This record gives sequence, structure tokens and C-alpha cells, in this order.
Amino acid sequence: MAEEAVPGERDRLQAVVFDVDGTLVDSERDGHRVAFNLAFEEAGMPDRWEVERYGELLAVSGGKRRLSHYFEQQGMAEEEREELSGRLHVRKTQIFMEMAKEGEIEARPGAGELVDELADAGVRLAVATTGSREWVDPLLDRLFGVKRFEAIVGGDEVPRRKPDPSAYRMALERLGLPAAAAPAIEDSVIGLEAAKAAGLACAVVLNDYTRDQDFSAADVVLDGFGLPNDPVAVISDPHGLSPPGHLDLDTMRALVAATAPTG
Ligand code: XBP
Ligand code: MG
Repeated sequence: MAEEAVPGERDRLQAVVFDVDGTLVDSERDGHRVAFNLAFEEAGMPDRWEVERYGELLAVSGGKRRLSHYFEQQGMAEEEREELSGRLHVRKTQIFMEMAKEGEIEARPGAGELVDELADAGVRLAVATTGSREWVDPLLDRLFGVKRFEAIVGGDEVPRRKPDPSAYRMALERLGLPAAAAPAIEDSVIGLEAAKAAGLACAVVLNDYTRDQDFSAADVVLDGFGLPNDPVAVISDPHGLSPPGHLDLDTMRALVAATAPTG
């Protein structure tokens, strides 16, 4: 017997899975980058990552992997670079946690408003990030209240980091939801690839580091979250969702409906 479609169920928004770095928070240029540089300085190293160079290094996800890739470019032998990257990353994480605690890392404009709107409507919240839980949880707590996120998957909990889909798959598993019910919100092409590979629909909120990347696979692209009184440009809208200059509950609902599996 053919499976009966449950009207409204197939296209119902049940959760949203957020990326953290660059999406919920503006953390890379004035956050992680600064923390990496302070770790270099403390270790007596001359290396400093300038704004543009750091943008290139963001192609490698995960802070420790990013360090190792950088030292590999400098021709450092594997054993030495693994040891040094590990050591520097421990210190960088402490420095970044301190910065987060001091309130130096802020939510992106409109992020908190969307989180509130979703939560008020009973939409469940989750996080799939490449960052480390050591700083992710306290930062989310300070900015949004960590308990509001039912599932948080950090980079150190998955076998492979984004663009691998592991983090998104694990978030869905913890939510107990199919991909069709829980779209992602990302800022980068690495994150978009990860979400898509796990079967999630994906909205993209651009930032300065990611605006020139190829988002042709995204389901909707906005120039930030936007706010009702401070709208942003809609960069691409292949499903005709018509966001009202900001990413809101209705747009996320329409996104799920437009990308619902058929048959
Ligand atoms: C974020 C990352 C992270 C941060 C640094 O990517 O790649 O590595 O840059 O954090 P995404 P850690 O937004 O796609 O999750 O040093 O804790 O790795
Ligand atoms: Mg990101």
C-alpha cells in the first residue's frame, strides 16, 4: 500500500541548525585571528596573520588544522608542526575564551532576533560548528542562553570537520529529526557544502570574509540576517521565498516547504 502523505507534516519546520563562526557571531577577523596572533606572540614567534591572509587560511576549517596547514606551507616537518599546532591551539583557545568572556565577541545583528522568533514559535534550535566546545558553549550562553540549543555539535566531536557532513548528521541524530525538517543557516561555502551533503536545506547569511564565495548551491542568500528596521539585500532566492529584507520564521518555513522531498 502506498504511504499516505500527512498533510502539512512533510513541509513543517521543526528545527533550525545554526553554524556559529561567521553566522551567529562575528568571530573570525577580530576574534579567532587576534587570538591566534596573541598565541604566536606569547610563544615568541614572529608570525602574524593579517586580515587578508587569514581570509585565505579560512579555507582550512578547524583552528588546529589551520595552524598545521600554515606551518606546512612554511615547509615545517610533520611531527614538528603537529606538536606546535597542538600547543598553540590550546593557548589560542584559552585566549579566545577569555575574549568571549570579556564580551569582545558579539552576536551578528539580527541573529538574536531570529533565535528568539524561532524559539517563541516552538522551533527547536541546534548548532553544528567546526569550533571547539570549550569556547562555543560559554559564548552561546552569554549571547543567547546555551540551554536554548537542544543539540550542540562541536568540531572536536566529529570524525571529520566541515565540509564533511558529520557535524550536521550528528546534530540531526541528536534532534531525532530528518534533514527535511531542519534547515541550516551558514555563512561560508565550506559550511554550505557540509549542510547540503547531510541533506539539509541551507540559508546563507554573507559576511565580509565569505561574500565572494560561490553560493550557487544555496537555497537563499542574504547579505546578513537583517532586521525589520535595518533590512539587508537578498542576493539570491532560487525558490522564490521573498524574504522581507531579513531572515525570519516565515522565510525558514517557506524554505522547508519549497525543499520538501516529493513522492
Ligand atoms: C569555523 C572554524 C573554526 C574557527 C576557529 O568554521 O573553522 O576553526 O575558525 O575555531 P565554521 P577553533 O564556521 O564553518 O564552523 O580554533 O576552535 O577551531
Ligand atoms: Mg561559519
